[in-house]
Amino acid sequence: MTAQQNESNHAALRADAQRVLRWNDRRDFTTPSPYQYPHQWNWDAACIALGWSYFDVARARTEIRALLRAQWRSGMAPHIIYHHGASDYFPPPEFWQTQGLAHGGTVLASGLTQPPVLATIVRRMHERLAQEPEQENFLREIFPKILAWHRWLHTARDADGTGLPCLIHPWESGTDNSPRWLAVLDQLTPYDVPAYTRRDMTHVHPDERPRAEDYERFVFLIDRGRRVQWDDARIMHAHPFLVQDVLFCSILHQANQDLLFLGNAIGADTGEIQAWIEKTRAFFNARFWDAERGLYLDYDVRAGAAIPVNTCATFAPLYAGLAASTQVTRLMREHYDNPNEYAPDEKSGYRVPSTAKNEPDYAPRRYWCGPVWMMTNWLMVRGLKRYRLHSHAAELLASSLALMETRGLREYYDPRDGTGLGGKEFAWTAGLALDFIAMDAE
Ligand code: 9WN
Repeated sequence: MTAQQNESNHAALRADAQRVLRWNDRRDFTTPSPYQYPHQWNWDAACIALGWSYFDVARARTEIRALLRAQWRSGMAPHIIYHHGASDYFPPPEFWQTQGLAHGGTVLASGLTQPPVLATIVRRMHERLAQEPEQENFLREIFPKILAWHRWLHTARDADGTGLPCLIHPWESGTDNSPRWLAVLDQLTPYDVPAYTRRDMTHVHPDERPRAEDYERFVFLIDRGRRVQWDDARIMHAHPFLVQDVLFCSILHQANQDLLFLGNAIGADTGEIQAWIEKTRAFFNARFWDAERGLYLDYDVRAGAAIPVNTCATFAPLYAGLAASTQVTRLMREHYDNPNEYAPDEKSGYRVPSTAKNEPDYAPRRYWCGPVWMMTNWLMVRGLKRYRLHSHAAELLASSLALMETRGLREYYDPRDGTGLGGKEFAWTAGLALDFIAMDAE
């Protein structure tokens, strides 16, 4: 492709991404997609803010303020925020029973959190906006809130003194039905599950969504949380699902490095952040690295055992700078470049499938069981660059841009032929598209 063609494709994608963000704009927040997800989601909001920051900085800040307005007194930043009340989305706000909790918040929200990518996004914005008159005040306003969220993750969600936060629901990982969680969910026998009606298949084909048995367990786990009024200590003590996630912990570790940078930029006390960074460096590899298979595996805290499922989470430590060069060599040679797992072959042309192709639960159209997601590709491009794997980074950047340019701004894509799947006019895909374009010029 000529440089001119490349530029004109980017220009069209840029226009489309701006259109999609505007289409999802509800003034004080942005929906992930107009039909499927009509509220604000935590890690989507961060990516969406990054997108807005390329053409409307004030709107980007509005997005972040809306997200943090829902923060709980405990520090927890919820994963779904119902700024405008109920819709046809299940669960509706009242289902969570989060209103009126002493440690809760004042905005209708879920009782779960999501991967804390916000500090990283804010730093990425700050790199371009440091000279902007409002920027320092904005940083001063949000820094203590993000700090409180990270503190909550490292303390209230610490089960074993490692400071590696535990997740209490697959939704907290953002990779809801990833086979790494299905292995744990299969061990659960739901009981006393409240009556509910799924709404997530009205706009998207059932084959592209989680299975009924997984969804029942999602609801069961919500019910377990609300029965103890979302009390952190009681949840850590007895909740049936408690896992440490390679992807989540990597995102948090990178976010701590970025929060440290932002704290220094405003002269804040950053000793606590430094301590979290050191502690994660001390425990991460011992907890997650499987030396025999040469990959990172998530950990089932309740069972006290690694979860032996190979998903794209295994590459997240590159993004966070947590992998040693010998580990990176193995991850790349044995997995990323292995056509049986993540590399393209004659049947499957696109990287990075969310689950290794040779996993028994790999399903190329089903949500987090195989499809390519722009969020994980974005993390991966940044990880590859960090380890100076420049040709790999350039290839993944180009193939991600090509997918969005030719198949539209979809929720996820079939790794075999690139078909766009799930929700349409997808806002975090749009937000990230604008950053992919910027990365292409860096
Ligand atoms: C549950 C909004 C969210 C994303 C998640 C994705 C999906 C929700 C759902 O949609 O989760 O939180 O109803 O399936 O898995 O990553 O943040 O786009």
